[in-house]
Amino acid sequence: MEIQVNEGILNLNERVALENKRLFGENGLFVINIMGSPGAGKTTVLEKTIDILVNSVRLAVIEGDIYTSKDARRIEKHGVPVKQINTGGACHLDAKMVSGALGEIDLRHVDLLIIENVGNLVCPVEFNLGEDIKIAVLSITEGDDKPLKYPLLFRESAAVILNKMDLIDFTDIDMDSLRSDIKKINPGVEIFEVSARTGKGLDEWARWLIKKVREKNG
Ligand SMILES: Nc1nc2c(ncn2[C@@H]2O[C@H](COP(=O)(O)OP(=O)(O)OP(=O)(O)O)[C@@H](O)[C@H]2O)c(=O)[nH]1
Ligand SMILES: [Mg+2]
Repeated sequence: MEIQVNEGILNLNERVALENKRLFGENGLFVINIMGSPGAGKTTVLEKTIDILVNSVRLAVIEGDIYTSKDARRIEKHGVPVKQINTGGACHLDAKMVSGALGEIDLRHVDLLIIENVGNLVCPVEFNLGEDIKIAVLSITEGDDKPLKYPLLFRESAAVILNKMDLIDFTDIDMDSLRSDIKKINPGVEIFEVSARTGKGLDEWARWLIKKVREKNG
């Protein structure tokens, strides 16, 4: 019985996600959905990415959090339009929440919409938002076993950002094993090793992202 209820929710979500996707297509928007554990560095990566892209791509951001507007306030300082969604308890964004936020963003003047999902390695990935691609952010301090333990996000993502590389000497992480586990789950995935703190590795990630935006928008 419970399974039927969950399927109903997911089917309803898929319908709204398709509607979002249509709207994104009509407005020539490329949309990414960034996911990862609490504290993996999603907002920090985003802040640094915005600083790199702001002069070449028209950006907007949707921030998803259970409570507070803390992340939206951080993004605001980088001079791009941002809308905060509070899920009020839910561990993920859904397509309807995003649809509600879209009314408050002038989509005609945006090339790249970045959605930061609620910090969680599991729930958000089950809910399509109508995005073009999903991106996983994993801090190397979380341990090299995480892709095999939580494979769905890594399977569904077009790119995995391995963040906090500046802390590598303080961890026991095996980078070769981490990379090969991710590739086992998703052979075509791009992997970027970055430090959002120092900025190292972020240019390469930003170049890849711009290419994706241009591929969609011409
Ligand atoms: N050393 C180091 N710290 C980082 C790096 N990236 C982020 N941090 C720190 O990690 C903490 C969490 O970063 P956030 O960007 O807020 O993480 P988040 O994934 O957005 O967190 P939630 O939105 O709560 O899920 C902050 O104290 C950041 O300063 C990094 O590359 N290196
Ligand atoms: Mg955040």
